[in-house]
Amino acid sequence: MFCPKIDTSRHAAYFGPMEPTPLQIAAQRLAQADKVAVLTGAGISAESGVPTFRGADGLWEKYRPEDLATPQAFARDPELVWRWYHWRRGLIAECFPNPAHQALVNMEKRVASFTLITQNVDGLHRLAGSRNILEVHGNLWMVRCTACGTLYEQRELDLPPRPACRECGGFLRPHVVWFGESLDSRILEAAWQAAAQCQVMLVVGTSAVVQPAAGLASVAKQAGAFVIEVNLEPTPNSREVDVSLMGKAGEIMPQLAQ
Ligand code: BJW
Repeated sequence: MFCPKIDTSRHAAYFGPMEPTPLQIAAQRLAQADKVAVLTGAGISAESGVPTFRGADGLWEKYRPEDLATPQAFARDPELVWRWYHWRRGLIAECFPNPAHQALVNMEKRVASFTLITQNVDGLHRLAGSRNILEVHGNLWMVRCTACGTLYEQRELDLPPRPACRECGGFLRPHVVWFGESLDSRILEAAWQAAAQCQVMLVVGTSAVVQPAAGLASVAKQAGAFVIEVNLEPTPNSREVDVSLMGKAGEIMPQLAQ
């Protein structure tokens, strides 16, 4: 069948002006903004090979958060919890940033005020080269002493089953935020401020069910920001946001950051 290719831009009189796509609208808003806040979740690292928490292949399908990601679980069986973190550290050590992480690095270079709020503990944003990062749930590569409180980076993979503090010999824990624990108040305050002051907020790869981080999109929206969501599927945020882009972060983000 003959199917002519029509350049509609040259036939605007017949077809009317082309409507911009949601992706184009979002990209334009981002290009015009000089205050941008981004909230990322596990979905942005999925294409790097890092497992997400929820969904069919998510960690919480195979493991119970009550057994592994609460202070009570750690008090009950610290070796079990450490074993889980040793396994995840080994897995993430093999992972590298993907085009979605890289797109945020590029975006940060051209936006005057740029804050990257991440729920991820995998450290991939830092590895990619992002600079102004707020890790609201901590970092898997940091450890904290339960006795003296010393906090330091620990990248060794062959840690003993009960790792000890290099300062006092006390028992170490991963420097992450478990359910029922408060987030670092200074980091949370900075995240809240970035959300409340930005012109555009980009929410990428989060199921938006874990508070208080999930509430940041609403903070931005209520303060008048244009909110863009990038996710494989709808989330509790989807109805409230201005543009919802469904698809893989690794494919959409480079187009948004162009
Ligand atoms: C893609 C993709 C691709 C996939 N491209 N997209 C108010 C109401 C109700 C409850 C609470 C509340 N306030 C506090 C709570 C309790 C609790 C909470 O929120 N519970 C809910 C689950 C009900 N919150 C807390 O306990 C927090 N603490 C706190 O608020 O303290 C004060 C307080 C305590 C108690 C009561 C009241 C006040 C602490 C939360 C700590 C969360 N910790 C974890 C583990 C971190 C450590 C570790 O990793 O080991 O953080 S749980 C886990 O969930 C992890 C994540 O950061 C977090 C969020 O998950 P995320 O990132 O959204 O991942 P997923 O897997 O859920 O979603 C992935 C998404 O990506 C999906 O949507 C996919 O579709 C998408 N996707 N591939 C684009 N290629």
